[in-house]
Amino acid sequence: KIENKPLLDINGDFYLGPDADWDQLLGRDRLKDLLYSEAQNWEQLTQTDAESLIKEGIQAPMGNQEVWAAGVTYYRSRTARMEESQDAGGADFYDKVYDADRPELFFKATASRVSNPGGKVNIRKDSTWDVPEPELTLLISPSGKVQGFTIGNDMSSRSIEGENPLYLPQAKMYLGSAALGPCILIQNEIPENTPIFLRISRKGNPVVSEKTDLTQLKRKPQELADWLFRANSFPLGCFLMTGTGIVPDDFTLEPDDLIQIEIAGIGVLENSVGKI
Ligand code: DO4
Ligand code: MG
Repeated sequence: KIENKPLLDINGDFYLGPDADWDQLLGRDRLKDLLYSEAQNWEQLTQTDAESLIKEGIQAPMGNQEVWAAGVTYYRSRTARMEESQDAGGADFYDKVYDADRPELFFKATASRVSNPGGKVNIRKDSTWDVPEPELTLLISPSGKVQGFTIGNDMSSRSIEGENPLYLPQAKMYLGSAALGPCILIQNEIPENTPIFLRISRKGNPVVSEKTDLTQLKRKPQELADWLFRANSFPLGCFLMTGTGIVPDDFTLEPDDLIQIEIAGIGVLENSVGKI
């Protein structure tokens, strides 16, 4: 998303669309077919022109869609939460939800709380233990069908969440607590062995470098979407983060850290860290 214009890459051919209403643009079924046919009327760009537009700055690829998130969908997340909430007696909840039929789903962010690729995500001043959560994120149409995939960062305060599971909304939902982008891979399925990388650097030095892949994700993307759409409706479609499989041990973020999340086939979402 360049300002309000969609930039489409169809197998290395680039097309720049006119200013778009992103609520309407993304809230459609059969998005791939529709975009392919619309792009024929858009301005065609060379790769060099597309790359220089991207360098000038891109925005999170969304309109006013709500962002939701799933939790404890990887064994690693279950174990990390059980450890952090031991003193609060919350450990049992995480174990049970990992095995339960019903997943943990929570509201994560409105568009105004989502940071752009290249922008700042925030940690909270009243938190002492903070991590990014690198998550495959689904674009779901108003009819509940997965239309595409992007990268999400579910920024989380582990000190607030670990103190009491009822503090989850404060640990997870605040200004700059989410980032999405840099683009949406428009397809209905993603290979199960897709790798996800988290890299964090501090003052230019690497401090975290971890990897997982989608074989570790316990639930299927469309299954999570189906649960989210039970007793709910999303007239603009919505985004759903699918949970983290990486929780760095003995680590907390600091202001000015640089976070890179890479998902093969989608790209790299990069954000620096601010504090509010
Ligand atoms: O239950 C806490 C949140 C879990 C979460 O965000 C995750 O597993 O990614
Ligand atoms: Mg998460």
